[in-house]
Amino acid sequence: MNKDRITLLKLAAAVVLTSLFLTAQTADATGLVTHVPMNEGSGQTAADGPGSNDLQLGSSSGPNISDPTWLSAANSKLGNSALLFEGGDWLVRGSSSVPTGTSSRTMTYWAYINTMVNSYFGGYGTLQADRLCSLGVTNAVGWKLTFHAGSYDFNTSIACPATDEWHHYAVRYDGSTVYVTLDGITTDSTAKALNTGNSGINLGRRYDNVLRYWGRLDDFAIWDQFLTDAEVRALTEVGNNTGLNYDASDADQLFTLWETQTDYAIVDGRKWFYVSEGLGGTPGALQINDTNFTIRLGTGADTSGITTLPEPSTAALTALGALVLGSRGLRRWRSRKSSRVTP
Ligand SMILES: [Ca+2]
Ligand SMILES: [Ca+2]
Repeated sequence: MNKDRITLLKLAAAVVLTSLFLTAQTADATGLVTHVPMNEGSGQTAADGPGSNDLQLGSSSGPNISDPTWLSAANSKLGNSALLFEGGDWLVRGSSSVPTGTSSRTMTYWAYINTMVNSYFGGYGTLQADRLCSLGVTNAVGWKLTFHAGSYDFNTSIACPATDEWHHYAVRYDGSTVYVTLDGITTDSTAKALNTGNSGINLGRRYDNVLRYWGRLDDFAIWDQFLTDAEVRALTEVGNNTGLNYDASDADQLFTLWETQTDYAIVDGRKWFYVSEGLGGTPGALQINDTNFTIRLGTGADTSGITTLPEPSTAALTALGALVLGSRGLRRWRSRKSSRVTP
């Protein structure tokens, strides 16, 4: 092979590899389909950023006794505002675009319970067998978190946290098992065949307008994918760090760039490095040293099942990569993330 031909091949390989990197960095790998940050502070709508599920306050688009109350930034968890529900208030959307049927999903929010009563923070779907996806609290056997699927209660073993404190709540479904998680740490699960309906979102109550909630809600989000344990823990960690004040959209940027296998991500002007080990062995943990931001989204030995970058898996692509990077460079490129450890 002559020199010109090798140069041409190198150019072609560079184009292929560059396009792989660019594609990987722009896809939203973790599928944040709805994010309602509740930052409006006034008005009749709590808007959905990435999706079309804007939520209406109360029973109509005008002022109602059922409208939840906008809160100040100081009384909110993230951003400029949150909403207060006083036992007869709700957010609603009649029809919505949400993960239905048996599809995988993650539903999360921050809640600050004022009064412990049998109630639902809310969710979506219809009140028929297996058609609902809603989370709340119950005193069935002591105060515990409960998931309602329409005609079936999954009364978890997770004790309700104290009132008048912000806590993070997550419901995940992988197509066969429901996982409920408090503060990204305490998880309980049960096998359940869901067939979730698509008849709207209700927050502050159950779908049938009973079991209304007393407390604050903030930063509601739905992903059309099953977030990992580390990602759910990371939502809590980044939200609880007052220096960051990251909401679900900020966290989703971190997850997306992690899952597409880049070395680092720029989120809100901060450069984040990913690690698969270290940080006390805690998936989802973060560490900040001056201007160095590190987050552990790996689960240890990279057995998380996360798909790696389009690997040069075919012989042809391997050969092209080797031409550009050299075989040593190629090995280094492939192993660049799993070997990175926090200083
Ligand atoms: Ca209203
Ligand atoms: Ca907010």
